Amino acid sequence: MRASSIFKALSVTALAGLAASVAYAAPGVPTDGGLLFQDAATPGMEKVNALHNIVLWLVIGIVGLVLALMIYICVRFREKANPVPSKTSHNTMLEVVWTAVPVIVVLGLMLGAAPLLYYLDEIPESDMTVKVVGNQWNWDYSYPDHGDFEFNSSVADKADLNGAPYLLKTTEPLVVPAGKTIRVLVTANDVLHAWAVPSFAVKIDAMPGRINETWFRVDRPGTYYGQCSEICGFDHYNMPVEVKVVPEAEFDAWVLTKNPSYVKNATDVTREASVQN
Ligand SMILES: [Cu+2]
Repeated sequence: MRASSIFKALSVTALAGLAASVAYAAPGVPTDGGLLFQDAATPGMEKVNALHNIVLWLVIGIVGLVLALMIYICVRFREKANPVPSKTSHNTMLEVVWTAVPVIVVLGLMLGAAPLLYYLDEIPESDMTVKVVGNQWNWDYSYPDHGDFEFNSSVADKADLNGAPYLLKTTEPLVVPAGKTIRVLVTANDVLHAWAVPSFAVKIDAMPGRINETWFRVDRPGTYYGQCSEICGFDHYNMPVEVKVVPEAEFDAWVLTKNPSYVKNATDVTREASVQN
C-alpha cells in the first residue's frame, strides 16, 4: 500500500471514529467520548441547548478576538521593532468601548438566560405528581395521584444489566407517561442528594426537611438516565436515576400492577355523579 493511500485510510478511520464518538446512540444515555450535551428529551432541555449553542459561539468569538489582539500587540509593539517606546497612556474612546462592550455582552447574556431560568423554575399546569426521596444510597419513588404506592430504586447488579449501562440502570425505574407534564417533589431522608437527569435539564437538590419541586415533560417514549448529583457519601456514585417514559396506556397498565385498586379518573367520575345529582 502506498503512503498516500495509507494516510487516506487512516484519516477516514479517524473521521469515522470521531463521528461515532460525537453521535449519540439514544437520548438520555451518555456515550464514551461524547461531546457537548446529551440529546434534549424535554422542551426545557431544548431551550438550554439552544442558549448554550449561542453562548458557546459568543465565547469562541471573544476568546478568538482577545487572542488575536494579544498576538498583534506582542508582534507590533515588541521591543526590537520599537527602540523608542511610545508614551501613550490614555485613549478615552478606546476605554469607553472596552467598558461598554463587555457590559452590553453581559446584559445580553442575562436577557437570554433569565427567561429560561423562569421557564424551568415555573411549574406549568401538571398532569400528575411523583415524589422522590433520596436515601444513602438509593431513591424512593411514590405516586400520590395514583393511590400513593411506593417503591425503591437502587443501582442494578452488574449481572442484571442486559445491555443497559452499568451504574445507570436501576432495580426499578421511575415510570411516567409520555406527553404529560410531571410535577416532581424532591426531598431526602438523611443527607443532601440531588435528583438529576441531564437530557431533561433537571437537577434539583434533595434536602432533609424541605420539599423542592421541579417538572418535566417527555414526548418521546424511552429510557433516560441520570445520577445523584450532590456528593452524599461513600456510595454517591452508586445511586443512579432511571426514568422510563411509556405511552399513556402502558403507564395505566403499569399503575394497575402496582396498585390494583386504582381507578383512573375516579375524581372526574365522582364530580360528574355529583353534578347529575
Ligand atoms: Cu446521593
